Amino acid sequence: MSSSLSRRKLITGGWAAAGGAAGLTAAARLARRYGLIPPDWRGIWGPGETLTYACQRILTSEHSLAREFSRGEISQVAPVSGRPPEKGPYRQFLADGFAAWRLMVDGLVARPASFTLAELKRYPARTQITEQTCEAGWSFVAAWTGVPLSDLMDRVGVLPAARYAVFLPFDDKWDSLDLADAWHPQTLIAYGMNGQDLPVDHGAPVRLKIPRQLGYKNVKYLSRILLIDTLRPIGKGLGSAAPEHGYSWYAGI
Ligand SMILES: Nc1nc2c(c(=O)[nH]1)N[C@H]1C(S)=C(S)[C@@H](COP(=O)(O)O)O[C@H]1N2
Ligand SMILES: [Mo]
Repeated sequence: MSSSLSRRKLITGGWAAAGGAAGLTAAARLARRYGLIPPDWRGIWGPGETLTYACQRILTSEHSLAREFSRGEISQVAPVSGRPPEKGPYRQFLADGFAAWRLMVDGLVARPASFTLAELKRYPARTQITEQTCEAGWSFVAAWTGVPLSDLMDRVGVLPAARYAVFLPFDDKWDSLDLADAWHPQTLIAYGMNGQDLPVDHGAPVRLKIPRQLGYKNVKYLSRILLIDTLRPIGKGLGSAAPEHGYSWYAGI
């Protein structure tokens, strides 16, 4: 089936959903068939989550870019959300300047690898000045420097069966992206902020920067990136920690 035909069918499904529960069921069936179901689709809000995610995926091009700002627009103050991890090995890594820290990238990849901070800094870097928006209502603009996640995925060779990238930090605020967002050119593994090393409060040694989604998707204090085909066995199976507290897995802006 051509993709324009399937898109039309899905949009028809979306309109039908406005008509009531029967329409929602029909839309959900079509969305599942075309890979447009987010992992947190269950429950009362499930049909709403599915429609939001499916409409984003159908109506916006997969690699449309988030707005980038000029140097003069960088915010004077960058608020912080979340504290540096207190348990586990994080404190030790921090104490020795992350010399012993490694970013593990494994799962459905041809060549699992772990990267030192120095290695990440040697790879071609990208700097982008983008806005980070927290669900709590504040936002700020900062310059983020790092390795595009797509470069790391090329280095490890993502296998065709992979459908999601899971981001595991040293605290419990894990999250995941579908591969369209993982391959997006503005999705960075960032180690620099406003020309300095990433400050501890903002997620040192590296964090995810995904400017097309809300702040909470931008996982700080990264330890491991896992490529997988289903999110069901991880945590409560909802794709990230956020849906366990009532937030959407997909937080596109
Ligand atoms: N590991 C981890 N990542 C995290 C958080 C956290 O508490 N732990 N907070 C999230 C939230 S809610 C937001 S808004 C942003 C805040 O990033 P900032 O502190 O650099 O502003 O990081 C996100 N990433
Ligand atoms: Mo947030």
